[in-house]
Amino acid sequence: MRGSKLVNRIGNAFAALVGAALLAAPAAAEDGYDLWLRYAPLEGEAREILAGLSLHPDVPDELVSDPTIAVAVAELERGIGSLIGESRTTPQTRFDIDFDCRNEDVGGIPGAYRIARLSGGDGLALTAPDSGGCLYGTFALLRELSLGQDPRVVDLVSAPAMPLRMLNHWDNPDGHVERGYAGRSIFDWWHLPERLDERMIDYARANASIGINGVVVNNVNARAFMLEPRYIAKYKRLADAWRPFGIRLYVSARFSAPQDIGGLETSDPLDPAVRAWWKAKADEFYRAVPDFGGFLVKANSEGQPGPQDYDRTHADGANMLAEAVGNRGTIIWRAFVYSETDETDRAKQAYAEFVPLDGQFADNVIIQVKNGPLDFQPREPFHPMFGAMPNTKLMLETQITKEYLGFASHLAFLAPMWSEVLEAETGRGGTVAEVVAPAGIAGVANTGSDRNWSGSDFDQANWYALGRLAWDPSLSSERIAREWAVQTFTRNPQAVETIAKMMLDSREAVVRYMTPLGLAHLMATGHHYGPAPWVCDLDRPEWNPCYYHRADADGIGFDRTASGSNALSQYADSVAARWADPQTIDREYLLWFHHVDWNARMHSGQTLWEELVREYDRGISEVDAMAEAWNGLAAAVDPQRHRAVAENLAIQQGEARWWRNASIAYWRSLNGLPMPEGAAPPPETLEEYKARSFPEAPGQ
Ligand code: BDP
Repeated sequence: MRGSKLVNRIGNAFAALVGAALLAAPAAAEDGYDLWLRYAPLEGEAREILAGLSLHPDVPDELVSDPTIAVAVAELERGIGSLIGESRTTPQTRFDIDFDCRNEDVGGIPGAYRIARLSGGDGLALTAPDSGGCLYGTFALLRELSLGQDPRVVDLVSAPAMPLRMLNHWDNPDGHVERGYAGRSIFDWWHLPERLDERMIDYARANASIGINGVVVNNVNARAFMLEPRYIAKYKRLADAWRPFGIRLYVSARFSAPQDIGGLETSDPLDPAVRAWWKAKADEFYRAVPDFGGFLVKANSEGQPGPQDYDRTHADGANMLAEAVGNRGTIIWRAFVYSETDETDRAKQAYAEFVPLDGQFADNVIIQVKNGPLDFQPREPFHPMFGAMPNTKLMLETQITKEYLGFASHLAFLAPMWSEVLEAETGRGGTVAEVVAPAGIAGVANTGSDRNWSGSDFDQANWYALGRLAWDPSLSSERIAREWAVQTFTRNPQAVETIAKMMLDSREAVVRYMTPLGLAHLMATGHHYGPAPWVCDLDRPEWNPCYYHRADADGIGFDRTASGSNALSQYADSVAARWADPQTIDREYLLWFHHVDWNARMHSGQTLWEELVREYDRGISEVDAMAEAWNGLAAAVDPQRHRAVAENLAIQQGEARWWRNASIAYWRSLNGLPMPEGAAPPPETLEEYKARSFPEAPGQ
């Protein structure tokens, strides 16, 4: 039994709620801390039904002392109590929830569960092969109830599609979060291990509720001292707190640690003393944290040390660490590598370095590959490594925090972007989702100390979506948006409709006003906030937006076909054939793969220039439409969050225009073309756009 067989019942649930919900008054002011686990009181018929049942978790004796089951039971009680709300008005029928958590009938996949009507009695049987499955099943049941489902007819069977469903935190020990837009780090290293912030428990609950089972607690640009014993004590405290929630802790390791903190003269992975050092280090970790997940490593990338410093390969480096952890854990080795001395297209480098190593990695090594060949852009084609290493476990790395999509203030729901990649046919052994199924998915977290965790209410949806898609990549964005909106904001069906539409349109709007038609990496230097397509003179060529857009008087776009960098040749023939011809390529990848004349005719009959300007304008209208739609929801959403979202949308409206105008001003300085008919010229000069500076932009 692979993949979830959850049936989409949201439609029915909505239908049952119509009527009652329409009259519902908005909830009192809320600050977003409860995420999608608000369990807002039901109303109408759904409430009557739930209130009429007296639910009893029925836990067999041998599971009573199981900490994970205790968490599940506590959550069930909390959730149901909150969903019913104040007073019970209806006479109650006893309704058992029978915990059967050592049952292989559901299939042996850890975390799987089945919820079905109890045979021969009033109640539900929650069946799972392990306690984790019972915990995930509990959260699934609560989700169904939150959506208004009648508990008596809940009937679900589900299993995670992949074993590792992770968050990667880019949190530094001093509390700063690299590319973080939600305040400071949630990890209080300073006070650990003595003090454990209650937030660490709420964080674990939120993760468990969406199936996340692994957390890398520190930045991939790692500090070696985070491997020292005093940190191991801190990890132990966290790991002990998270274990009942099914979460294993992982740590980013700096490859040069043997020298940095170990007093060795080298970190050469083939040096016996280095190998012994890592082995002893791993043993130290496992003594404190027996289920320690393993190490995540960024090596020979953006100045980080790695095996190539000693003329060794990525496989030499990864395998040395894999041997140190042995069958106790996993080494996750990142494929995000590129070098300033490599003259070829940056988009080709990871494939060139890793694909020849296929088959050379130890069994407990996973190569973590970003969704696209560049770097978390609003849109990229899928990474050509997916499918190209059949003898190596690959996992997908995504970025939940929106470094290149407007930070926390722009609304961009990322499920459609991730599904686009997961569903992409690699042409070599299935879709990306199928390629990564034996390993997993990681998302670079967007959490921070902000009360609402994610820097904006809508960014919580991206955390939620990452977990849901890692559990089941076949879930539609629409379904994820709807279930999130109901749990997070309101059950008012029209409001849910509006919110889901805003979410589903949002990412494409960002693509249109920032990087339309396959453009990429036009963001300002360093912080990546706002447009700066004019930057051409940074030391490293591939740090310049000019390197990516290649615009001049005649045209724009990066020729990655055979007449250019031929990055296209890294894809399977069937895929390359689709993208090789500028006439037939999917329009959204046009300028990613082709350099096109400004005056070239597009299918629309317009020139490229006209179509580009039209895309910018469309992006702006879409943001305006989102803002307007949200204004109409003032009665359906609590005032505090309504205002917070409205303020963000106003920022987004302004910044979408900034992106459009600054970009157009720059393109016109190159092509000298008049504005297409009906399109307004940028209100400021190019010099004025260039002069804007934001040294205080967060996240750097
Ligand atoms: C880039 C970020 C940088 C990260 C790097 C990475 O700008 O902060 O360190 O990716 O993934 O997107 O290693």
